[in-house]
Amino acid sequence: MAEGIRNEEIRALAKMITRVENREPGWMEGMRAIYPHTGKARVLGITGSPGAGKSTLTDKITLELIERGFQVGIIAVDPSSPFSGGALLGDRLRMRSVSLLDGVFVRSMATRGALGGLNQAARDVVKIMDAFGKDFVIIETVGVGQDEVAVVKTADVVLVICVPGQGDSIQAMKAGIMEIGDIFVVNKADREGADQVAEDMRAMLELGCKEGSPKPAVLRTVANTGEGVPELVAVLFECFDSHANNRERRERQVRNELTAILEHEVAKFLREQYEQCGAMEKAVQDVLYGKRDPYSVVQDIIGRGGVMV
Ligand SMILES: Nc1nc2c(ncn2[C@@H]2O[C@H](COP(=O)(O)OP(=O)(O)OP(=O)(O)O)[C@@H](O)[C@H]2O)c(=O)[nH]1
Ligand SMILES: [Mg+2]
Repeated sequence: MAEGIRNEEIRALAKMITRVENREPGWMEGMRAIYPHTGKARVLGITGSPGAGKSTLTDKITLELIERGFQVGIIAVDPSSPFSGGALLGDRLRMRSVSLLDGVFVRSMATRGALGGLNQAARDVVKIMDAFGKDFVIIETVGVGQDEVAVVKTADVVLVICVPGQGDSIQAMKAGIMEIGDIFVVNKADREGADQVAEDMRAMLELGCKEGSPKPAVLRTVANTGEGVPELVAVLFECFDSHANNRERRERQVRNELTAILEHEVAKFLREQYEQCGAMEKAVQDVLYGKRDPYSVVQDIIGRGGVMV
């Protein structure tokens, strides 16, 4: 399958993503095999409130990149219903015009059910697309929950979309989102109040910025007509370059990813060992009947380094 990825076979791409998402046997070996072919793609995170124009803008940015001769992968993170566990917007997300273009690959991902955690799953999918030869990978997600914010943070550059006429839209945007933005876009600039929103954002970013650090750009777009998109893409390129040259930033990203994989995989390994030898069931009963406390159980597991027998 990794071979297929390197030969740019679309079917291998779709299959490998599914296998890795589902953590099927051999997924880690697959990731290891493609890893040497990764590191070239530029990863853009796009977030904003529901209906802000994320998908429309993603499509327009994609068109602009395709025109410049780049290949693009899109990961549409789809908020899942807490009740059905399935994707709420899946059908709508799949119906996008750019998905039919040569050089574009679109993949939806639900916020629930990612076995390795949502942000690690997104990182893995990014790498598979990267190894396949995508020059850009865009992760699009509604900036509402912690999970969504965490996933967009894994990108190299984060774009935050606001719109006029949503009451106090800046107020409505979670402070957490403002903090992670590298570039801010006031979309639906054809509507009244766009200038005011842009002004408010600049003022707010001014306050939030550390002395001496560069202020994030605030741009205006009309996503459905494409107005402002070429300017936005130019700013994006500058931002990618400056981040790529920022060693500290890249070190932080590697550290975060390594920590995430380690915490997840080691915890899973230890839990499985503990369950397999029946110790978990015994511990549950012991805690239930007040013979032990959960902290000493966990300390015991750590102390034994996962060797339960
Ligand atoms: N007037 C105007 N409408 C826009 C603009 N950009 C997007 N829209 C419209 O706004 C609606 C929502 O756009 P989407 O791109 O689906 O927004 P989204 O943020 O992806 O929405 P969710 O995925 O549901 O959160 C669509 O009907 C778009 O046509 C714009 O710049 N101006
Ligand atoms: Mg959308």
